[in-house]
Amino acid sequence: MDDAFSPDDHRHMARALQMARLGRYTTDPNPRVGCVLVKDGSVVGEGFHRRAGEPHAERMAIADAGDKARGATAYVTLEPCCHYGKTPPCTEGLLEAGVARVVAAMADPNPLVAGKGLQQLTDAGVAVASGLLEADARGLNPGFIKRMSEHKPYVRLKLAMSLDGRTAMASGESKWITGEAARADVQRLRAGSSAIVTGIGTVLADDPSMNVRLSASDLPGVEDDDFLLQPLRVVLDSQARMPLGANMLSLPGSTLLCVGEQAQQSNVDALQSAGAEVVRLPSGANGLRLDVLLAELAKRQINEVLFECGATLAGAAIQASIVDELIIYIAPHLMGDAARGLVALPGVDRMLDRIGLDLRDVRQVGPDLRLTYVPLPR
Ligand code: AOF
Ligand code: ZN
Repeated sequence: MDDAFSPDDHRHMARALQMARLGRYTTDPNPRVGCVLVKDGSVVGEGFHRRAGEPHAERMAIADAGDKARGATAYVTLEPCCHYGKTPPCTEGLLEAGVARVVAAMADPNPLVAGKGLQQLTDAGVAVASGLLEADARGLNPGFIKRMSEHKPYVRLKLAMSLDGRTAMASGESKWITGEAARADVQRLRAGSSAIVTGIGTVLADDPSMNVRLSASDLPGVEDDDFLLQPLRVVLDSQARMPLGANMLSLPGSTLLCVGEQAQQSNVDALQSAGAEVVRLPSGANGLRLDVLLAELAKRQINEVLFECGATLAGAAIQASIVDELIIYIAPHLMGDAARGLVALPGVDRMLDRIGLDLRDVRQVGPDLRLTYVPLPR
């Protein structure tokens, strides 16, 4: 597909992808999109989508280019929209500005657009092409794409362990496994997530805040602290045992408590009064149904979910095949075989039952390693 595009096309789309990345922490629930306008070989305008409700990337680039947009080529990382959402259609903006050619990296998976944007431009006499650097464009918005096409968010599971695969001493002592740089890396992971999920075991043991503790200046593209979104905090708590004084209930942002159908209504009422939103989920063999949780989160327009949890929930998520990406930090120390292991995988007794993983990325973060894996289909 890329053969149809020139080296200059590639270069300009790469720049549009760079622009799109500036929206990494702020566009939720919208996708991250960048746009570059090029005329006679020079860039005449650039833009990216910053926040839902604000202008789309194309309109930002057109405003940047002014009159020079006439006759230009627009490189956009996502097919221009053709619908009225919170903002008017980009197709109309491009036509009004007199753009002559539009190159998109990928079609918009939003059923309101889904090819109709490019068709509208073609029908209006604009030269249109799609599929340039598509894999990179998809990598920018895994959650938005999965939610639009499967009605589920994209799930990352983050784990931290010693080199010998341990997460806490037998006593439960676990502060800290990884170093400061890895913990800052996790803060950025959180900032790019729409929701963070943990289990009641972790809440009872650690009383975590599960929030983003970075400021705008720590994150590229975030101009102001007001633009920083706190991810939704989600706690799986089948029996509604969450303490009313839990740290996270008093922090900015929202907490969603997922309880079982049998949970005591009096506990639920008290937790709602303490500020939590509560939903009841059905239970399966391994506790609350995680597939139903994902559908529930997609309904709330959650694109990317980060599981930061203990061995039990981590194992259940893997065994329910809901994990799209596994991120493992490895710290350079040995904790011994009396210490606690990384994931509980009941029923995995034979080599045949092992969970296979495909290694996608290796990186050193301070003294630690960060490995990214995708679970192999089973
Ligand atoms: C584009 N360029 O920069 C973005 C697009 O509610 P609205 O008006 O903001 O529309 C949101 C939808 O528009 C979103 O679901 C996606 O389909 C598309 N996003 N489209 O042409 C952009 N962010
Ligand atoms: Zn648009």
